[in-house]
Amino acid sequence: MNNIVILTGAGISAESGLKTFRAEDGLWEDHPVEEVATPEGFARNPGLVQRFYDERRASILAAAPNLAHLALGRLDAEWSGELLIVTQNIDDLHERGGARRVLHMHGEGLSAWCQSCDARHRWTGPLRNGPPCPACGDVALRPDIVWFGEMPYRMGEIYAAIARADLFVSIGTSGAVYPAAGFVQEANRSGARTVELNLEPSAGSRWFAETRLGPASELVPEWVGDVLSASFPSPRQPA
Ligand code: BV8
Repeated sequence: MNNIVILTGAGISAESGLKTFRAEDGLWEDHPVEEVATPEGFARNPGLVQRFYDERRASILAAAPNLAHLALGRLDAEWSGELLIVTQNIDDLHERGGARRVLHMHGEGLSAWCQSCDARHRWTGPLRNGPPCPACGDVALRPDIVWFGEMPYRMGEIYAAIARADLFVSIGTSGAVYPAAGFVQEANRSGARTVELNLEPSAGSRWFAETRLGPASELVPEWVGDVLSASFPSPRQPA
């Protein structure tokens, strides 16, 4: 087994204290998704959307990586084959947990994107009081987030990695949002072994060859141990 693709969602950061989207105390509960996670919502009420992401940015900075992030950091350091962690999360806890091969398909909370000059800047402060773009000086910075109806980042790279994968693992995601929720079906088409690690079965559980249920901080270190000790069954299904 050489090539691994991992998809992560909000559930991997839940034990770091960051809210998920669809729990009862979830993020969308306070705000209809159309208001805060669409370009139309931003055009309609930029102040509300900027405040929503200012709060998320502050909570990201206050959070710490948990045992699941640290285990993936260890996997990244020790895995000699291909590895790509595709995350739907906008936090930087994978990176702070030691992972390097990380792709944020829905953008990053600690990045600001200038709508005038297209520059992107690492951003840890608020955006709601209209700071000027450090590159062009215009007051045109938006959260560097992929909203509903916008194309996720680096999709070509993601599909190429899945096409080469021997193992596809989904961690902490409800499988509610596309195209991420469809990756497991691509992985099955490319003959990869598919594993889901989640607190409860996701909407796509039936597409996975194996599902392990429990908190990520327990499941992920155990699974990484299995993979690194090569006690993991060979993933390539017979052609
Ligand atoms: C696009 C950034 C096309 C924002 C996000 C009808 C059918 C199919 C598709 C569509 C449709 N209508 C519209 C669409 C497309 C739409 C979509 O899928 N809508 C859904 C609602 C049906 N998708 C899009 O718009 C995407 N773009 O399609 O573009 C296009 C084509 C051409 C040109 C232009 C465009 C873009 C979607 C991206 C939206 N942005 N995030 C932000 O973060 O603020 S989505 C956001 O929700 C996340 O990023 C993630 O992707 C998604 C789901 O969240 P999860 O991460 O899964 O979190 P959730 O709370 O749902 O679940 C947590 C899970 O963890 C649970 O299962 C829970 O049990 C588990 N868990 C909890 N605690 C733990 C745990 N597991 C382990 N341990 C624990 N401790």
